[in-house]
Amino acid sequence: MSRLILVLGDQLSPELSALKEADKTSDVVVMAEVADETTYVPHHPKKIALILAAMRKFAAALRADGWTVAYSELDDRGNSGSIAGELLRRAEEHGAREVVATEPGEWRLISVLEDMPLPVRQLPDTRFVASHARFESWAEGRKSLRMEYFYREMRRETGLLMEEGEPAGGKWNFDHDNREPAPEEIDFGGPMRFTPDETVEEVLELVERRFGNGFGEVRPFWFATEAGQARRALTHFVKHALPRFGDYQDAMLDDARFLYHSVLSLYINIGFLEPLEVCRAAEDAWRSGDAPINAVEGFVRQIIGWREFMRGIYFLHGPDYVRRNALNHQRKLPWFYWDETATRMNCVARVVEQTREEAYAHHIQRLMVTGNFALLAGIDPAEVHEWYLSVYADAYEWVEAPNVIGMSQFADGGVFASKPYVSSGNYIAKMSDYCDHCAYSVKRKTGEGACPFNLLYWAFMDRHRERFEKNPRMTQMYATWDRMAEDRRETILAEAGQFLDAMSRGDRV
Ligand code: FAD
Ligand code: DLZ
Ligand code: SF4
Repeated sequence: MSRLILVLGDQLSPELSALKEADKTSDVVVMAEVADETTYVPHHPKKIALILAAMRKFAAALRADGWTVAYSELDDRGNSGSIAGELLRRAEEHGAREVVATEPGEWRLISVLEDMPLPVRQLPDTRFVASHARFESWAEGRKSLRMEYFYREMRRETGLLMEEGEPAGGKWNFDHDNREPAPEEIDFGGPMRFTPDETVEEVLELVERRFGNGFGEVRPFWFATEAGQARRALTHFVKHALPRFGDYQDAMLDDARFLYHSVLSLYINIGFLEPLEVCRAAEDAWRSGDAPINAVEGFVRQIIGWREFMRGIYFLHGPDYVRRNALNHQRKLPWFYWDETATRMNCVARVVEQTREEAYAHHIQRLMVTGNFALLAGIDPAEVHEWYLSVYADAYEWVEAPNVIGMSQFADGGVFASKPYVSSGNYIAKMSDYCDHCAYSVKRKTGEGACPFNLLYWAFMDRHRERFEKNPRMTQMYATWDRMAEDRRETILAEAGQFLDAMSRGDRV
């Protein structure tokens, strides 16, 4: 009796636990392009194209390797439109009575599989360094969860950047050496680009036809759609960008969208690249003297530190985590998150434009521009969460939700962030060139043309005084606020209120 082996669109690895468990001679691999998955949020068309093209090529590679694959294309007649429906259809077709799956990266799909009318065995997803049990045992009994301590354990366990039990270079974290403002010139031409082949072209046409009317450009499409290409993109990054990754990690430039970032998250998240393989490639560059320790440590920390930590938080806190709203923010997401021409704030407009065209923004753009603005403006975190889950090619709930709900919006009340990531326009002015071309003036704190981030920053601090004034990392800012003349404080709050009212009316703010 054959079993069905489910492979989801973000599980495209021959090392997948469900495939490792399967018997090539008798089991049937089920892969399904389905309406439910392509529409549970309005995904960016580049994200849909990446997943569908990558699924088709992965299925072809499995077949070439001798597997039987039951593959449903989105337009197939008889496609039931859901993962559960396709499993049932294939079970009947093949007389299968059991499904073997690798645990999906989203509670929604985990419960779909749990509720199936035929037995589904969900195996652990072993594409991560830390299992759920490992993260839970680390978190157990800790008053606060700090990524840095978890990261050190991951360094010890993987041996990455370790020398005789000590951290390479004499310290765990070289962040102090990073965070340079934007450089004058970038000597990296961006991530490796791939010309669409016949399979990709077919998918692009399908996506244009079915999903062409929403937010996002499907063309030009240059993502890797098979593991071999993703590996070449990794080699390209390590050779040409990694050495300067650390220095300019936090910088933002209008005409250099990728700076020295790797643009590898989309490939790691769908299974093309293993996190450890990526880290070892970076470590090798350091060992052979091709990249400095601050760059390599910073990069490795993002992957075995932040990435693993975020997954741990998502699964530790359960399905309700995405509905947290500790600061009780209720405002609707402004329209300019979907149309950059609807705002005069150049930083927000440039990040939304880049997101629309590339389905990519780097960490600081996500955190300190669109995330910062949403938090300062008091946008409902559920709406912010849905936006981020939709618009980025690397967005899956296990990684997106803790970054948005926890790190960016402080909506979990500080499960792992020691303070909210808020800043006035000064930070954006220091780290980018956005302010040079803005209708607002970052130097103006009030009055005509004052940068909205400046106004909203103080309004946020004032609104949440009770919660944050005793936070040692924020007392200095409250002292600054208190030192301002009362009429100045009143002006700031009144102008912030007027700005938010105008924004909520739909004015072009
Ligand atoms: P690089 O800057 O080159 O970093 C290297 C790798 O480190 C990335 O490829 C990624 O795998 C990992 N990484 C770095 N930071 C994080 C982090 N905070 N959490 C998890 N992994 C990290 N990342 C996603 O993969 N999917 C998301 O949906 C997502 N949503 C985010 C939303 C917000 C509000 C914020 C602030 C961050 C989000 N991130 C998300 C994390 C981070 O911004 C992206 O991983 C990164 O920008 C991807 O680009 P890159 O590959 O060029 O990264
Ligand atoms: C994101 C996505 C999309 C757009 N389409 C599909 C699909 O058609 N078939 C599929 O198996 N997976 C798809 N995915 C990825 C799933 O949504 C993802 O596996 C879950 O969100 C869990 O991370
Ligand atoms: Fe953004 Fe303010 Fe700078 Fe304009 S002035 S780009 S709104 S930070």
